[in-house]
Amino acid sequence: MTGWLHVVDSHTEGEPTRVVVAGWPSATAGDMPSRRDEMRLLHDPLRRGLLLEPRGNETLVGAILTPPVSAGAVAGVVFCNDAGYLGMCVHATIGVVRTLEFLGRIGLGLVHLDTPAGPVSADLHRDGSVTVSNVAARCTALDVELDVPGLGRIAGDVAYGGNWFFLADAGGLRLERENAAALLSATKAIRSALERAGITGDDGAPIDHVELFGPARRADADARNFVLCPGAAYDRSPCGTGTSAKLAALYRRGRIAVGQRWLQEGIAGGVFEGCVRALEGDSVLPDIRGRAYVTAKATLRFDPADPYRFGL
Ligand code: PYC
Repeated sequence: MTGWLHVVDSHTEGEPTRVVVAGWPSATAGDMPSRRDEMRLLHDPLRRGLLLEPRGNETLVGAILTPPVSAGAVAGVVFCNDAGYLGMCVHATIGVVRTLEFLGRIGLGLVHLDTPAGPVSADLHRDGSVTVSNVAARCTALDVELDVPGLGRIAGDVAYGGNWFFLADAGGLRLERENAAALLSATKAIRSALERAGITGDDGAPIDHVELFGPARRADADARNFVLCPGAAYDRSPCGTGTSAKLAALYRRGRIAVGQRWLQEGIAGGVFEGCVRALEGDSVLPDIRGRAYVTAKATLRFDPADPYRFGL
């Protein structure tokens, strides 16, 4: 196994991304879902060493670059976090685009990327912001009722935006970072209740993201959210796949039109600008615009003598 990984760190509206730009074992699988499965099967200790303590922490999202699989794409990307692998990740895609720009590999304008959830494109604007044209998002169920210990009977929508989400009103829970412990325990209880009740996405896909929403603090934003990611951490950004899922639910409710802007505020106060750019059957095609900043360029060392080289 390789001894070094070359990474570039960034954050997108407060949510960190660690992009692996070199050193990861070469993919032998042909398409992006198979490459993700291959990483899970053969290289998972490296994911843990990349993201977990003592080298990282549970909030880090990894983006491992591979050669592209489709004509015209600049790279393939497999996303991962403290718990495993993500189908798609918008905040990390914004981080990848700024990283490729930082490395001099791309300039302003449109780039295409291959992900396990499908191809996406991203537009790097002159002001440094990035618009991700995400995979198709769909809302598969409205007002699903659920008994949640400690919360009682709640209702929420099931929607896909590159990952599966349960979206519910925050009710009496304050959407403030100082209240993160209570928000984490409520959203984890919802995730467990969904599992117990057998409520899933299409084809039995687990709903591993839970999004609570409420009124925005910023006068120009439409709503504020708190998003539990798979694993232990919550998203510091407004969560781009979650905003895509929210757009699908809003569209299904007739509360947003094609081309209308939706400003989604995250728990740390950052904002993503969302928009349904077009429709595709029952799905919406979401655009999400946000900002990322490169914070570090580093070489990670995996010393064979280090008992914690693959994470705690
Ligand atoms: O921005 O899509 C996103 C995301 C998913 C998990 C963390 N961030």
